[in-house]
Amino acid sequence: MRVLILGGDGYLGWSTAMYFSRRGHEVAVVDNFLRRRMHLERGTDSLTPILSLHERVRVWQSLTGQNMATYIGDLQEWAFVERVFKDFQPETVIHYGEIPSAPYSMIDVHHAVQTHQNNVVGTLHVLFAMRDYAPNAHLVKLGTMGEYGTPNIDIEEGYIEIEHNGRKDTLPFPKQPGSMYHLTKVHDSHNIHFACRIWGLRATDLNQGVVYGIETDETRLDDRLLTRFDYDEAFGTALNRFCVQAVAGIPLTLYGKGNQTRGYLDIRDTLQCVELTTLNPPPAGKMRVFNQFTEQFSVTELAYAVQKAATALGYTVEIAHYENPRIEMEEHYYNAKHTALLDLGLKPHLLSDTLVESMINRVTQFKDRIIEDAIVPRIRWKSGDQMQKVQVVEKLVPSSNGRH
Ligand code: NAD
Ligand code: USQ
Repeated sequence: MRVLILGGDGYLGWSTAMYFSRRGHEVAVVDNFLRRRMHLERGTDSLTPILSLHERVRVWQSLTGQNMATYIGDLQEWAFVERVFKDFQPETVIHYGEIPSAPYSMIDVHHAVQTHQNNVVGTLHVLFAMRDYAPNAHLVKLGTMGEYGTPNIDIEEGYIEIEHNGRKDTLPFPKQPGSMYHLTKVHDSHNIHFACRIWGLRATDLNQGVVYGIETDETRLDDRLLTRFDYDEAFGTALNRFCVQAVAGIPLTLYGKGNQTRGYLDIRDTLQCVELTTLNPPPAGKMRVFNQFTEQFSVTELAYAVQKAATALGYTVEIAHYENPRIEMEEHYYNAKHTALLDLGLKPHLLSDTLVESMINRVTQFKDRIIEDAIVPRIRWKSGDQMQKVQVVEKLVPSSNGRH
């Protein structure tokens, strides 16, 4: 299959490119290195040292004999997108090529507008290019569980059956996203739904939870193939950050009450899910939605899990309650359906099996690269004063068994 991977220099995109290439698919990757430039802007970096895309492709080709084409350019440039689609003629388009950070999108008006333009315009260009040059291709689009927010009812997989004034219909599930970034994903979902209804395209919107893990079967071949791993306040997710903080001896940055609950999955399960989705496309005219995660945890549960695992390795780990820089529900109902990918054959990895080997041990390997100043949160959802550090409210010192 000819598989076009948009955002192929990123955390998930690079891992996916190797995964599909190793399975004999013809892979091309698109990227404009925006993620690397955003780190330059903020003075932060991936914990794992990553080679340039071209160097990684050369290493991949020398180790496996598989070719991988690269297209360097911006999805916001129509002429570029048009050229890629005409030239490569993809059968599947896996779209990771967006700004993925909620905090980055909340820094100020400029970062909010940048995130909206980049994500929404890029995806619109992809949809028009599919309409004009690859109408039978399958779009596998990375959305997010955060599109739904935290409603006080069960979350369905994309659609909900509603009875209203005696009439019934199945409609897109209501969306209440919690950041400017998450909002862009909602806008994308509407645009994709429109393109399927009106132009007869086929698409799967993968509403993914938070991904963790550094290792995949492909990165294990050679450290020069490593993918990025971020832990700074803008691009690091809570679990990545907790692992780095535990190793660096910095109290874990738990925001607010800590009962914010989300869906999580191992990076190897992202690869499985995207492959299962790709091999089982929907019919023309349909936008399918899968909720892509395997386990759900509160941030407090994550902090305790990291504390326990790191304590067993000899680290002393404190947990600090920070005043919450975000506006979000800190206690809420959360029950999201996620059976569609399991029905297609997904075999989940569990956090308890991954945390030490694929995360804390790897973080330890690269601990000299930790930039401590990048960890303390400064970006706030509301205040105009971004420079004042968010304060610690309470520190919890661990007992010998790692519980409090
Ligand atoms: P990432 O930033 O590592 O990868 C995205 C890549 O896309 C980067 O290499 C970036 O340079 C590129 N890119 C962005 N805008 C572009 C443009 N206009 N033109 C060309 N290239 C562009 O992010 P990631 O963590 O790999 O996430 C990939 C996708 O999955 C994102 O859409 C994200 O929203 C979604 N997602 C990620 C997670 C997670 O936990 N990592 C969870 C749910 C959803
Ligand atoms: N949090 C902390 N401490 C931290 C960082 C975050 O307690 O140091 C809390 C946040 O307040 C939030 C929860 O942890 O309640 C999750 O935050 P996160 O930064 O781990 O993840 P999030 O901002 O939701 O974004 C990540 C990815 C994004 C993806 C999303 C999936 O960066 O690309 O879309 O997860 S989901 O959460 O399902 O929307």
